[in-house]
Amino acid sequence: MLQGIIVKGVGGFYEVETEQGRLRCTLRGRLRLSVERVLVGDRVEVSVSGDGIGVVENILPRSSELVRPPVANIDQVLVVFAAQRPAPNLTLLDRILVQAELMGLSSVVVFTKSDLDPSRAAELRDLYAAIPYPAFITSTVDGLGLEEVRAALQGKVSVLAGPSGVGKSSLLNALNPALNLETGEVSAKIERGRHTTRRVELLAFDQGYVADTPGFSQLALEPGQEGRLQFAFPEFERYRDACRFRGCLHRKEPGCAVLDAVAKGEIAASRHQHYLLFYDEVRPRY
Ligand SMILES: Nc1nc2c(ncn2[C@@H]2O[C@H](COP(=O)(O)OP(=O)(O)OP(=O)(O)O)[C@@H](O)[C@H]2O)c(=O)[nH]1
Ligand SMILES: [Mg+2]
Ligand SMILES: [Zn+2]
Repeated sequence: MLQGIIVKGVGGFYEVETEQGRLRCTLRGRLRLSVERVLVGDRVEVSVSGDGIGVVENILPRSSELVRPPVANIDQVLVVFAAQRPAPNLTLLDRILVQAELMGLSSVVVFTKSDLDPSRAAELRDLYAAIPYPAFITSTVDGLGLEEVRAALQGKVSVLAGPSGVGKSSLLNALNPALNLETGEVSAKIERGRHTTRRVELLAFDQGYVADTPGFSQLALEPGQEGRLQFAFPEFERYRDACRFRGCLHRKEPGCAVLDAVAKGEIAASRHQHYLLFYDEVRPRY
């Protein structure tokens, strides 16, 4: 039996990278029936029959499993938004960061298309760098920030996450022209991408892997995590112990040090607003 990693799924087949090269595989029937979905990034055991087509026999335990984009066994999420065209949706950006934090994954934030609005790009970068997240601004037009992103990807398994049209595939092409990924114009009227990338694909990249993914604009956080949610906001960390009440949820409690920090501008108001919004989504409904 060969070991490998699923790099792509296409119409019932899976492409598996093994030490003997890339194999086209089907799934053993029992896997097809199981509720557990097969994900790009899955480490698998494959048997090979005479016709050169492999069969995925087993999926090895996952170290991580992201819902959106759907990918397994990644080290970090590269959260990609454009400075402009399309205008960044910071609620969605924070949703992605929170999802990653709740799964114990680290994140890097990238604002693309800085050539279209350099000051907005810098402002957004500063907002996320202060949290702190590694945060970069890039442009494929003038090459800005590419080496910083390359260094952040080095030796890791990363997944790109962000809306359609922000330039995820363009960024990877700029870093490695041999990838030759398809890119698409953003519609001028509604400023939305055209969903050019259709499926998750894991690409060998320098010493690591990076998954290009289709853009998305919806992400629901899983309910029942209201107690953990505040820990998904790293900037709350240094204030938490100063709250008057133990178990303070930093919503409207008196003597809350987090609310104080928001009032003083030490924590970004947008981040705290999104905390409140997400809290209402993940709290249990009775
Ligand atoms: N001005 C400018 N345009 C860019 C930049 N990066 C990408 N674009 C353009 O943005 C459009 C969308 O780029 P894509 O790379 O296809 O975007 P994507 O995020 O992969 O989109 P999906 O695959 O649909 O999720 C293309 O027309 C690119 O040429 C940039 O840094 N500056
Ligand atoms: Mg793309
Ligand atoms: Zn508090």
